[in-house]
Amino acid sequence: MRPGKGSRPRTKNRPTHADASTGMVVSVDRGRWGCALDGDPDRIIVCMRARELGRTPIVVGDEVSVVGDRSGKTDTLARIVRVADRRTVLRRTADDTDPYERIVVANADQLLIVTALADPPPRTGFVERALAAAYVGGLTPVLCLTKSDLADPAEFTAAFADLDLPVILAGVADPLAAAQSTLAGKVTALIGHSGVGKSTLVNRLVPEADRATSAVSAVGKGRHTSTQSLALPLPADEGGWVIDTPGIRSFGLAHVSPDDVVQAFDDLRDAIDECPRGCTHLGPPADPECALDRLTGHAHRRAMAVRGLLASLSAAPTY
Ligand SMILES: Nc1nc2c(ncn2[C@@H]2O[C@H](COP(=O)(O)OP(=O)(O)OP(=O)(O)O)[C@@H](O)[C@H]2O)c(=O)[nH]1
Ligand SMILES: [Mg+2]
Ligand SMILES: [Zn+2]
Repeated sequence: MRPGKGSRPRTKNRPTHADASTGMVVSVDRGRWGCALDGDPDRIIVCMRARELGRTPIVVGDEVSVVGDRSGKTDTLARIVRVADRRTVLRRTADDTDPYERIVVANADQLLIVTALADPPPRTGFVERALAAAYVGGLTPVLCLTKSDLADPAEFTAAFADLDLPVILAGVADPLAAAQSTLAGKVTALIGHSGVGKSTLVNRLVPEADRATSAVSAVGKGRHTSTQSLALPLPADEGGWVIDTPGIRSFGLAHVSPDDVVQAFDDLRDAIDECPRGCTHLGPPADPECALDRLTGHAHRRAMAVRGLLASLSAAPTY
């Protein structure tokens, strides 16, 4: 052992932390994580990352083991000593500010793809990329349409009919019941372009949340109104969490292969075993032998819808 600064002997045996508590990460902010002990929204404490974890990423939704002062009193700081394996992941793309694809939400059950029917106009390509991110990350996607007072949803939703995608209307003119029952008891990540009404919806679902909406802060500097990902507890009678992800504009799909996307569909997974090696499942002319073309009936319609997703992934992304 080298002597010197901090010559405290280092033990090779990591502490076992037998007395650790389990928590869910609900917020991330510059080296501090908010954790709900036992997933209880009334027991949120502030934590740091234990030295032994190095730079292990810890994201909203992560299930963590926490030691130290867990009283939750002002100025106390507990320590996250372990991050559990993730059941699902949502990734965002590399961008100008960050060269890596990163996991931004862990363990969410659902991805609520929030799309305005007008102002801004809905974009099929965005929804398709969101769907692919959800399917490969293990989240169940739900298409959530806002601003139904401005335009009719029929035409836009028709594009996704064959994917058997759940669709709910959740604009300010729609009753909240559909959104509430979809989210009850689940952890749901919200995603959508700026201005589609995510914060407006969150504020209806969680009145105490008080998320800034652009109407409120329009006097500001014209930047996006919310920037930090945050898990907010839904009312206690139903339970569950909604995760607002304002910073995410696009999804990390660079690592996703055509096989990954198709294999997310139980009824199509086996079919592509029959495809020639390297098949991209786009069909003729690129893949004249693709086995998806030999399916019939419902499976065929779904396969063609999934092919639509693949085609949008292979095109240049539009955000
Ligand atoms: N007509 C109409 N306007 C809506 C509806 N939902 C939200 N808005 C308005 O749309 C604007 C943007 O809403 P926000 O909730 O701030 O949008 P956001 O998705 O949170 O935007 P960012 O935080 O920038 O990502 C606000 O002026 C809302 O009042 C709706 O259903 N109908
Ligand atoms: Mg917002
Ligand atoms: Zn194929």
